[in-house]
Amino acid sequence: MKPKNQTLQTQVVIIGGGPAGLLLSQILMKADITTIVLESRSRTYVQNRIRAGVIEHGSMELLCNANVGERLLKEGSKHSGILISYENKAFRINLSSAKGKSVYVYGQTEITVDLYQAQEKIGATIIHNVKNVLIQDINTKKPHVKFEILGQKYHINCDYIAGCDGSKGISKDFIPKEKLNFHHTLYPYSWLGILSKTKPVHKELIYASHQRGFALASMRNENLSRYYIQVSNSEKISEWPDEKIWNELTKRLPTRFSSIIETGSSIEKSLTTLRSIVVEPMQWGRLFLAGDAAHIMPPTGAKGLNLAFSDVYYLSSSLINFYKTGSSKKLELYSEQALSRVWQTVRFSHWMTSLLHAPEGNNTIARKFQLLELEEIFTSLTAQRALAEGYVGVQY
Ligand code: FAS
Ligand code: PHB
Repeated sequence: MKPKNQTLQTQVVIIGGGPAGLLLSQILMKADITTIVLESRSRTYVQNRIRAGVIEHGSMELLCNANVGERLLKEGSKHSGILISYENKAFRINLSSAKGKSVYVYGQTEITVDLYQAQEKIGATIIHNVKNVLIQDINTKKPHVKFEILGQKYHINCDYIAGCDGSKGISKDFIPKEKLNFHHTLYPYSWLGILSKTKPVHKELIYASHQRGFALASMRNENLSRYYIQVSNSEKISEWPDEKIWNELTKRLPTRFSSIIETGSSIEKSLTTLRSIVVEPMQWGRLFLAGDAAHIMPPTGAKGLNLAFSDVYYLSSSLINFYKTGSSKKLELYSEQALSRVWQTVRFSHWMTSLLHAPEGNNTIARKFQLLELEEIFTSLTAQRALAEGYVGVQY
């Protein structure tokens, strides 16, 4: 949709129409705060991206409060446990032992579809295929955002800007380089993911640690399975035909699962290098970062999307408080508040990744330490509870 006028006015400009940007727009609009969402891709492209699959209880509540949770509750499946396996043993982590109680398995693609439908219903302004987004006067009371569509220039006057443009976005570039702390670590492995119209191998997720490499058995519904295997960073998708993936997967899962796994053609394949990035601060002047724009981490702990939603919870509450009271006190604390949960979550993702992924270069001592730690968790309910607490997500 191309805007009618070249100069627009709104209270909050949201850069990025992914889950973070759309949920922020939905919550703000429900509080009678006007937004404009700028998205560089088409709606079809955004809605078809296959990514996360596990939704924390807190994220479910946030979506429900924003009138976006109905289909999740109806079609998503509530999980109160996950399996951890190593070599040929498997044990269950009872998620109900944690405060957050459970998680929901429901694809991020479905959430994005639900968010777009809810935004359409509420009359949101979402402008797709934007180019050359520019944030100006970020440290004044009247910042503005410029962008182009097919060479036509537009200008939005606003009060605040939310940078929800993901890990490859531009928002963080408007924080002065000398003020920005860009924390980054690259893991020595990637995830090769496939989606297949096959029956999931188990009713709960299986996180398999194996000397050949990590494997994850997940699902989207009872006829759609999602699997991942750890591969080196030099792999190419073209080198992984379906048969090779299934062979590797069956070697890494315990026999009681690999002996019954239903294989079939993949309908999607992806390769994701594992890295952790945290940008500090998450705000500068009238700009606030939320979601992957501020942080990414290995998907081992199923956190990326859920952490984006907790940022949105803190940012939307602070913006609503400002428009209700005129005080920007809460807004000034956003970065500190959000970063506290970000660091806890990035650390948990790092711990789960290091525990479950085969160490690089056949490091037998590191593998021995992993097996000892897995044995400790297997035999200790306290250790299992700690893993459950991290997995269901720290309270907002
Ligand atoms: P997103 O990246 O989803 O959305 C940002 C949006 O901003 C995009 O639509 C982009 O087109 C747009 N944009 C970028 N630059 C722009 C610009 N200059 N102007 C306007 N718009 C711009 N998380 C999990 O919890 N579990 C998983 O299994 C998992 N798997 C993943 C697999 C992959 C390949 C990737 C990349 C991520 C995965 N994640 C996973 C993390 C993922 O789900 C993110 O956490 C989630 O998409 C975060 O949402 P957003 O912050 O909205 O960022
Ligand atoms: C997924 O189903 O895509 C998924 C589930 C759990 C994870 C990562 C990805 O930790």
